[in-house]
Amino acid sequence: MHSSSSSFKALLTLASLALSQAACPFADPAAFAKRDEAPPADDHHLNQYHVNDGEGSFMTSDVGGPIADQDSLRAGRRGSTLLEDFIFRQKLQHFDHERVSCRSDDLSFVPERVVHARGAGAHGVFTSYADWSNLTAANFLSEAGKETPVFVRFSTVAGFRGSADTARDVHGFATRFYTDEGNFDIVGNNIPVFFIQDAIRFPDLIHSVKPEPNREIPQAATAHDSAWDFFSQQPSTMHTLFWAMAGNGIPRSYRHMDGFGVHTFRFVKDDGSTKLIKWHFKTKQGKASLVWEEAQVLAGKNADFHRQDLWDAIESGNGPEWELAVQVVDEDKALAFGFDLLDPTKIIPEELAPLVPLGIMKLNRNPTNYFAETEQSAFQPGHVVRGVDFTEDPLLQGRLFSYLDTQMNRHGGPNFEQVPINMPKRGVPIHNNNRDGFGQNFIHTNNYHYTPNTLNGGYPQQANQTHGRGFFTAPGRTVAGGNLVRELSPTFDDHWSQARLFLNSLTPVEQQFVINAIRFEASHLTNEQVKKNVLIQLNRVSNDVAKRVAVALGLDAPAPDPTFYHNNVTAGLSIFNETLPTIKTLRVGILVTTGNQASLDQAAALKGKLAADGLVVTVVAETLKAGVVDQTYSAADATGFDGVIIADGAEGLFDGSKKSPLYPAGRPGQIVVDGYRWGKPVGALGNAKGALESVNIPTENAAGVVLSGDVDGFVGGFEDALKADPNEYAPLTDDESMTQ
Ligand code: HDE
Repeated sequence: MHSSSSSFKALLTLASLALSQAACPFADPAAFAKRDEAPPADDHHLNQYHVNDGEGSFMTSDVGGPIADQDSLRAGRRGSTLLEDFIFRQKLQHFDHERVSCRSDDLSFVPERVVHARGAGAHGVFTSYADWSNLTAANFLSEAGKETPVFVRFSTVAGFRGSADTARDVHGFATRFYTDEGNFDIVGNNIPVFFIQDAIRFPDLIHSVKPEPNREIPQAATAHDSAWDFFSQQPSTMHTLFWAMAGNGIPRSYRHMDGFGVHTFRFVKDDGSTKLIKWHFKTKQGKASLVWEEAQVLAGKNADFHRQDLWDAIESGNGPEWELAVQVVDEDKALAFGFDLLDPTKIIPEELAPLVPLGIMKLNRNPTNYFAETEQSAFQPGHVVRGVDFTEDPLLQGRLFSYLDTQMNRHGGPNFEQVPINMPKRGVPIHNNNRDGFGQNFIHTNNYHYTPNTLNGGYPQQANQTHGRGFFTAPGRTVAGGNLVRELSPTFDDHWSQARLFLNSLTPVEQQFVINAIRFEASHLTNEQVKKNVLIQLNRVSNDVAKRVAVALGLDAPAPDPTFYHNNVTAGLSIFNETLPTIKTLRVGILVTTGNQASLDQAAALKGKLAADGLVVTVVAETLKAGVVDQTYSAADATGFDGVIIADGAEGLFDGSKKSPLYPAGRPGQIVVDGYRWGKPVGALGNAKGALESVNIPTENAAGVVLSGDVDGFVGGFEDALKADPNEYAPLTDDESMTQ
């Protein structure tokens, strides 16, 4: 981009005439020219452009003046964050506006999200199981069968908008309910805990995981020094980090993951009484993850893997479903379980508070226009309805500011709620005295836009708990008392026990995957001190983990640091120890050879039976053949399938003395080998058993390997193998399973 180019200038001039100067000041070519000029020699700012934050410097505000910016200002240690906290507001506001809202080069008005830039959305419907007025005044939960439209956006956190879907990351799970009483958003994640405990540390977390600023490397990855430097200096990250290193960081699809509200919220009844709650979305597809190597291959082969999976499932009529559930805890139990319910790095183990299923959500309609709907959707934890209230969780408190603020940046002004995807559903009235601003679409006819007024009859009138079904802050909420503080409560101090609880609750194969993931990440570290700091924190969770990571790093095994060691386990955390409740929409590849008609016939028969059970079947051969062969070996690979079958057409199981006639020899073998290594069931019909043996896949009593001489005898066994979690068959890599 050159600001001196005359055609470029002309373009900018035209554009700046067409667009609001105020909304896009950098579209002014004069401003550009000025920026490029060398500052005059007597400019007192000279030499202030390069800031190195070096030795001896203190943190300051943007206008100078030393500050501490790691703890927001609260009304008491367990109290709400205060609006007077200019340090918090300045830091978060700067962060919220990091992506520019008007780009000089393309004049785009909606920059990508500063986090969660990469995502996909879908419409659906939520149906309440019952009248839940015994728990909440929320209208969308007021009767059995009550339907509420929803829009959900799934995302990864760290990558840019064009990054690959399968990057290892926490995944966003943001749900909007278009209720009869206005929009309600649960802006959650697929991991029930978070890295930090105070929102003021969020810019630090994200700066550490995003590409390093000098060379903008690496994209959508935490395998670099700055991320692990932060993790190891901020041990509240440990619990979430272990989840992210497990299969939860690389889900098989958006459909195969749970969602969580993360923070503790409140349910409020009409009478004002409250309970503490945690939101859960339990996938009806079952949980499943990719294998790391597969995720990496996918990032190159199909960066849209998750987006496409969601789209295809909905188009096929098999839209995904989640059961919405809550854990309910009495107000006086906030500290009763040995941790603080205001601390977002903690789960409530299900043994302490069982899930109460409230209703079912089904996604059944794809967006019509990605930009208009998915990209412009503006979720906010502050979008609550009567019946739902906040808690003093300092992470939630800060989010209530950030999401509103960031929308101002993305949409150029305060009227983003008037974008169709953000409007409440048709028929929900909007009356207030908010006026004007960039992009105002409403034509207000009330000339007396203030309260109190008599000239408009006193309208719109104020609604509250007893009048007009207003939103109300639960009357029982109290201020924690004590001094205003910039510090976290000591009840937030244990960062390691629940990380260990998570690890203990996984299967040995999953534990091995966690070790492998940490080894992968830590092996990318270049700084010796950071490597050592990582081991110190891992060792507080598990000496076994620390030792095995130390081996990969070539460092000495640390002695146990046992303060937080325990052998407790809890239910519901493992991905691998459950079978999938449905295999509909899973994809099966049948490998055949065009030159062998019997092979094609066998594939057709098999395809018919598997497709009847809702599987998406692709027949692969050397050349495409309409209605018979769907994909070529040149295009196919194991990432495209949840299970791979070789069908060479012969009757009867092959005795191993003849070679499989599959052609070309290398490619099909590679697909089967990759599929097997990545924990997918593989199957062989007829002589194809020889093909499995030729690539050293075990054929005798091997988990995940299904053999049969005929189609009928094959289908049931193969479908059962698909139901078992795909990764259950993944051979252990690197070393043996956990011993401690
Ligand atoms: Fe977000 N987060 N976040 N986050 N977050 C955003 O808002 C923020 C956090 C989550 O699909 C931003 O509209 C702060 C936890 C989702 O459009 C921004 C903190 C959880 C999405 C923001 C957190 C989330 C976002 C960027 C620390 C799970 C995508 C664009 C307190 C409970 C929503 C936007 C979508 C997006 C701020 C931490 C979930 C900058 C300050 C914890 C799913 O406002």
